[in-house]
Amino acid sequence: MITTFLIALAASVGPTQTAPAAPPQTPPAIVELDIRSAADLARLAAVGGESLACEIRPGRQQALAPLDALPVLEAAGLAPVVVHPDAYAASQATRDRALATLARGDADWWADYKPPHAVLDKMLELQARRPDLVEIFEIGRSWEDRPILAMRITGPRAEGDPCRPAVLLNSLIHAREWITVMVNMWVAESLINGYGDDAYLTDLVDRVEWIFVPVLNPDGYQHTWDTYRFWRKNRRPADPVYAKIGVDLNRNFSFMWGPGRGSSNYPGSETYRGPSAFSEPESAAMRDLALATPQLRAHNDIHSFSEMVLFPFGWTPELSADHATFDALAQEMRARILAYRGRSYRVGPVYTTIYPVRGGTVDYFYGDRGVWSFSYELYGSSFDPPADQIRPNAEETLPATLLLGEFVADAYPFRADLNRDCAHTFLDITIFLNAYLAADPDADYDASGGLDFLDVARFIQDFSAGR
Ligand code: 0X9
Ligand code: ZN
Repeated sequence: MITTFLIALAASVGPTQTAPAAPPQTPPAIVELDIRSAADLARLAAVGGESLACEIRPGRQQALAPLDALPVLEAAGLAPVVVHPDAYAASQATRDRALATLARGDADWWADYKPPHAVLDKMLELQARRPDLVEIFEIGRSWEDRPILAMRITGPRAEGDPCRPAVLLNSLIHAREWITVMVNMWVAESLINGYGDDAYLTDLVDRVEWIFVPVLNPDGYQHTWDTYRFWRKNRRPADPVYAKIGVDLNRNFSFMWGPGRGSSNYPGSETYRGPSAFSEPESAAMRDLALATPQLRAHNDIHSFSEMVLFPFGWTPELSADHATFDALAQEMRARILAYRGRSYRVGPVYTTIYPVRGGTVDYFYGDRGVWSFSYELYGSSFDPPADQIRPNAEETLPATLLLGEFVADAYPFRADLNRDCAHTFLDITIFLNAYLAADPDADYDASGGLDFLDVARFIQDFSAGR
């Protein structure tokens, strides 16, 4: 009787319900070991371990591994040394300290990491300070029904103004990369603080629509604060066959999604791509935001850690048709970071600079949406970096991130968007051709004083480039 009841109860816990995830029986340990080859990585994976390094580069690195697997790793010559016997407990001090800082109400918000509710409070504070500049809106809901919030920052608009090109900055697609939230919010706060005070920043806010998604993976973020600091994926309920939780959202975007190097079809993998492209509400929310924002021209997906400015492609080593422009922009970003305090970021396509990534944000935004899409790997040496690395990271990347605003403001004046609906559609062509055929002076696109073929050519050029 009792057994039947338990079975019925278990069956009633459907896939959208969320039981609190119990940590495994024995928590993994944090160990340091030698990874000399892909075979070593496979040995680590075979005992249920996982590297904590960002790059696949031979050398000594931190990893998660069950304590009882250490003899196996030792015998394989990986020379494991225990850094902390319990990865769950290892970061408790980080969380206790951050929560204590918050409870004390210390004046400097940037002195420590912030739990989810404090990030929301900060967004609300910015909006309360400048309701004329800030708008908060929901772009979707996570598996556990948490709102995924976006924040738009742009100056007041006059009637009939041309459309403003948009820059989208998202962070925390990977739950454990806490520092990315801080760095992203720093950009938002800098724009707000500078508006009306600093001519450069005021101009950027008036000419560009800035969209922030500070916590793209809210369930994962909450999980890292409540339970397990090193969680990476979202919290898709456990796979029915393998009983594994979560999808790597940075493998779930549609462009070239599927088998091949750079993602996994195994639900237990840290790079599990999910059952289908955009199967996850969090990545689907980003897609919907992109589709609802035809004026989107640049994007940055902020990760940690490795000190890199990355751009397409992640799915192939081939260079994109726009490689020269991507590289020039990334080199300028690198130069600005370097100029701040001498930190040297590496620059290049995802595939060849970090590793193959299939179904990632950068490939989707560029390949599918035609957006200048980048991805930072911030500076640091772990997924649990000390809080005094927040400010240097935020300060040194700010000028590089603002470059995206400068670039789109100049390159995309939206002149060919004749009906001012922020999209380049056949309606704009109709308006232009009607004016041209009616010999309306409005069709003097190049302002030469008369209508000729060059007006048509220039219009078509701007139109096709989304300018
Ligand atoms: O593997 C990843 O998704 C990123 N590295 S991380 O250690 N932060 O997990 C690299 C992704 C870069 N590519 C895109 N953002 N598309
Ligand atoms: Zn990441």
